[in-house]
Amino acid sequence: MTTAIITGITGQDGAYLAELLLAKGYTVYGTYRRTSSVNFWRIEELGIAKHPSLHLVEYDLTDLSASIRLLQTTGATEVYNLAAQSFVGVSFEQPVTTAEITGIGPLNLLEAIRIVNPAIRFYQASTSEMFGKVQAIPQVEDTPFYPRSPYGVAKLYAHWITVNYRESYGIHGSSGILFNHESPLRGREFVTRKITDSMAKIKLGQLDVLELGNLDAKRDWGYAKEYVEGMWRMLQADKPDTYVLATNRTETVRDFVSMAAKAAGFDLAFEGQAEGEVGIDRATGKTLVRVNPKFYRPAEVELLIGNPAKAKKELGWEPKTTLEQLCQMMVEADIRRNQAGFSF
Ligand code: NDP
Ligand code: GDR
Repeated sequence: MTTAIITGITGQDGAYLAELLLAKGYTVYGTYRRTSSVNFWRIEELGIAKHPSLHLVEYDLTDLSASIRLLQTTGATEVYNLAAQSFVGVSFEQPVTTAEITGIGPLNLLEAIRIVNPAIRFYQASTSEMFGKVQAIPQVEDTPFYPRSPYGVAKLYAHWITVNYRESYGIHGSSGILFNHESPLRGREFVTRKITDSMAKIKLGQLDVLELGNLDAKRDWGYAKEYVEGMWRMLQADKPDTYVLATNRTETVRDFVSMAAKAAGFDLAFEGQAEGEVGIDRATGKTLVRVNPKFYRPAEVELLIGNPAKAKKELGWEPKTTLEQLCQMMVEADIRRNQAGFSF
């Protein structure tokens, strides 16, 4: 029976990955931070919070000694590092914290592996945000990087230090350059879930208007549950490597709003430009969406689209769920939750 550590089990990907590994018969140590309130709603929603093979351990990625002890006490042979300050917007407000957690944090784990057991396999959650101001379309593993946020810069350090430990010490460290992936378990601060949750609330009469920032940004959005399978496949491969996981389709934030509105039973028409742009329901003439510059970022990533051909060829991984299916699933989950008066 394999034992794995998942850092960041309270997040979207951590919850899905734990579900996957438990189904495969793993013993899983999932790390969470001590906070004033518990944050286990995702693993509860997946029904795995009380699974006998799941152990929850307190841990902070910025602590080297805690990283060493985590490896020593669990005896894990696979480490999936999903923990991060992962919100791009916040990284402009808290650049130093973001660098410490998202950039240096993974180095603590790599050092711990080097000290405790260099045979431990390591997965680093890298990101399409490293491409930033994109240098090629679509983006692939060797497209030059040009990060556009403190988050992207921190992740780029973590990516290269993973590659460096692979090359310097022979550590089985793989870096998954994952494009945006969403689900009903996505945090509400990220744009897709903000949109589906707000459309559900508008539908139920619990909210008037959804306010958003840049509607022109284009993203390659996939389904998180499928992406965690790709992480696992990377660690089962004979050799460590870098892989892009993406759908090879890109849509604007505006398109996603229209899709979510449709799934909630509205028919949106966009009017006006830039800060004056609004989304109006054709049936009632009511304004449902408005631009608020408060959500603009100091530097924006305008266009992301990834080609996952290498992952398909070498890992047999490919995305299956369409964006329309994903959006529908998220809106339905948010209507259900808001109806029940429960929405995280
Ligand atoms: P979430 O923001 O949902 O989860 C992040 C997790 O990291 C949470 O469990 C959080 O804990 C934990 N965490 C934050 N700071 C620390 C710390 N100092 N020590 C230990 N744990 C910490 O992210 P996702 O699940 O969406 O993403 C998983 C990983 O993949 C992240 O590294 C993200 O940057 C990366 N990524 C995500 C993509 C996506 O589209 N979702 C795409 C590409 C990369 P807490 O609950 O206490 O805050
Ligand atoms: P992103 O995701 O920055 O791509 O990072 P997010 O959903 O936050 O933004 C996507 C795009 O939507 C635009 N946008 C808004 N974003 C938010 N959050 N709120 C708004 O109101 C809003 N209006 C417009 C943004 O400007 C942006 O262009 C996510 C995270 O999961 C990272 O951790 C991960 O690495 C990348 O995806 C890949």
